[in-house]
Amino acid sequence: MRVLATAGHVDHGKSTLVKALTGTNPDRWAEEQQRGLTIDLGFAHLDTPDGQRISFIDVPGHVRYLGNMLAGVGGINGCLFVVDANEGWMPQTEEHLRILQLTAAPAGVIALTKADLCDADHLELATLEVIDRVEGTFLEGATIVPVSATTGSGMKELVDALSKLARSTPASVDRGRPRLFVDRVFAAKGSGTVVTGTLRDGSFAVGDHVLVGSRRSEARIRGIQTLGESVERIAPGHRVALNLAGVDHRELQRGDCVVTPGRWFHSDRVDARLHVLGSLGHKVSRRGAYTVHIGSDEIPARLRVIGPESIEPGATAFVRLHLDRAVPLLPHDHFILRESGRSETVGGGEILDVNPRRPASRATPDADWRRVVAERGVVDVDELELLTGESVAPTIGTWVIDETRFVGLREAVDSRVRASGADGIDVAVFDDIERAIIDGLDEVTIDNGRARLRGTTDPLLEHPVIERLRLEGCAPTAPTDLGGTDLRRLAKLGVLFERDGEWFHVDALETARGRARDLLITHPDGFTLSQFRDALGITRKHAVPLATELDARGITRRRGDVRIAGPRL
Ligand SMILES: Nc1nc2c(ncn2[C@@H]2O[C@H](COP(=O)(O)OP(=O)(O)O)[C@@H](O)[C@H]2O)c(=O)[nH]1
Ligand SMILES: [Mg+2]
Repeated sequence: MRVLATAGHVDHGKSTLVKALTGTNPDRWAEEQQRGLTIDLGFAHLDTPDGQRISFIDVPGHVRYLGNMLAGVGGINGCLFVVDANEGWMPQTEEHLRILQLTAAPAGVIALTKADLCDADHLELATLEVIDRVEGTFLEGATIVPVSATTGSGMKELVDALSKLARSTPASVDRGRPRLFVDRVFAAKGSGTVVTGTLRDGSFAVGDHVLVGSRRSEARIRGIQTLGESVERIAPGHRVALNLAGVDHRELQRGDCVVTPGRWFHSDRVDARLHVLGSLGHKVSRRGAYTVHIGSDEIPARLRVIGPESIEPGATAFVRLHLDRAVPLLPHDHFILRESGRSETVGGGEILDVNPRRPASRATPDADWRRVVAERGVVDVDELELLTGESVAPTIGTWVIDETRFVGLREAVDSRVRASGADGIDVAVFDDIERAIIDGLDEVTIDNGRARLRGTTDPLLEHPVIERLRLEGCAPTAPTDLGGTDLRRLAKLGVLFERDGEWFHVDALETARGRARDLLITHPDGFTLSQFRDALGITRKHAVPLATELDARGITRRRGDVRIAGPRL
């Protein structure tokens, strides 16, 4: 399916053309039909002979209902641009073209309507004028079809041109983060709240939990329809009606968004690129009451120009927009800016940053995720996706880290570990990111919760008494050649241990543990101290402290006169 919006001056035959193409009168309201004037958006669809489905959003051409027109053109795949062959180019023809240009409408077909009311020469002149007017815009080179809804002339050619347009415009992409800007809300008999809109960026399925509106009310999708058919699941790029459970229709209005929880950042302050219309009769500055039109939403906003004080007509500049309420937004969303006081279209552009960090005076907005990372130093990958729509590979752990920052962090961590020497450093003093960095340092090992450089040698660790104690095993002589401070340090490093005034190498503990295990196999009810002493071939002087150490470490446990297995054996 492709969604096309009509565009063009009032009374140029847009609604009549949609009715002639689809058989549906897009003017839904009695008042519209009585006055022959489109006030609100109308919807109809066409199945082309070559099997394509085109949904039309018919917009009002009258300047008073421009807000409704804007609500209709967010998220379309293209346009059916209408010019009355007799009346020619008119103010809203121009304004609609500018708006579509600013919202980056991808393509369109131009219909020269009411061809039955003029002769061939006039038609040719009208065609030339249109070619001239659209030069340099997205409609340059678009197919121009003279038609008459009254006589039917040119209708087949128009349908062909629309099919070709539908075939050549890319389908909406599924980015896994659905967003539906609501254009209609009503209460359907028996089923409750229904909202309609053009689905973008992701799919919805029946049963999905969603957030609705600026208050982010929780609701559940009870049913989905597209063009009158019920479906279980719907892909982006479709006109959709959602039946919502859990939210009252009186709470909702046009402009509200339906999104998946956790997939959208709701922003009320954005940096953007603003192009000011060349036809505007004055500069744009922070003075003025503005409305920002995004999707079908219309949000009161304050504006601040980034850099200069004001923007000349025809110029492009960066602005910061403070929105009256938060909206789910992403970089590259397009918007139209209007001045509410004067009721004029100022311009439009592209959102660049949905969560600007720097004060406007120092902001340098662009839509690059690297800038978002650079300004923050470290960003969680999920948060980065929320802010930019980009799914970026983490630098380390679950974080994307600015390159300079990462180099700095790694150096800092590395030098702290180095400085700790053979003692190593307790990894608990590092935060999660630093710990992830340590895990990635090839030269660093972690044991017993301490990080130290691989192969670090402390002169003390080289002291010959250590090797002597190791060789003497479970019956060591006193290490009189080392002072108390050094001995305590070696104990802290886990090389030696002391019990009852006797110093052992840790290897002795391993030997003792092995013997204890063997004894428990032959003496399952426990072994005595003398059995332990004999098994190791040592005297009481060493057997007592060794057995006590085994108890202290939970390897054995005393029960009366014997020792049994402890939890850590
Ligand atoms: N003669 C003639 N009149 C037309 C044609 N298309 C539309 N009209 C008339 O033009 C008027 C405005 O049409 P409408 O579709 O409401 O214009 P919109 O404001 O652009 O939607 C109506 O009175 C239509 O009957 C056409 O092809 N030939
Ligand atoms: Mg109309």
